[in-house]
Amino acid sequence: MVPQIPPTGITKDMMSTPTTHTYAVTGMTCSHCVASLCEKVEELVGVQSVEVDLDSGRLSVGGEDVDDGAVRAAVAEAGYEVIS
Ligand SMILES: [Cu+2]
Repeated sequence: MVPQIPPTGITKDMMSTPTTHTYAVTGMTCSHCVASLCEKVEELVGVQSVEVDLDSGRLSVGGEDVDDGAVRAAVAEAGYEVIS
């Protein structure tokens, strides 16, 4: 992918702000599941932080311009399912 170069004088910080999205994920049963899911999501463009809570199945993804569809695809690729 070609990196996007912002116009002169405008930094990335001025164009976007970090946001956190939370998803409910099913299929995780142990800490290995958490680790493999984290690994997949951390690879995505713009992701700055990933938090997974095994008990509640909650996945929190923080970053800038993180693609919602890409997060869902990464979860599926890791073998789990986003239910909301
Ligand atoms: Cu597991």
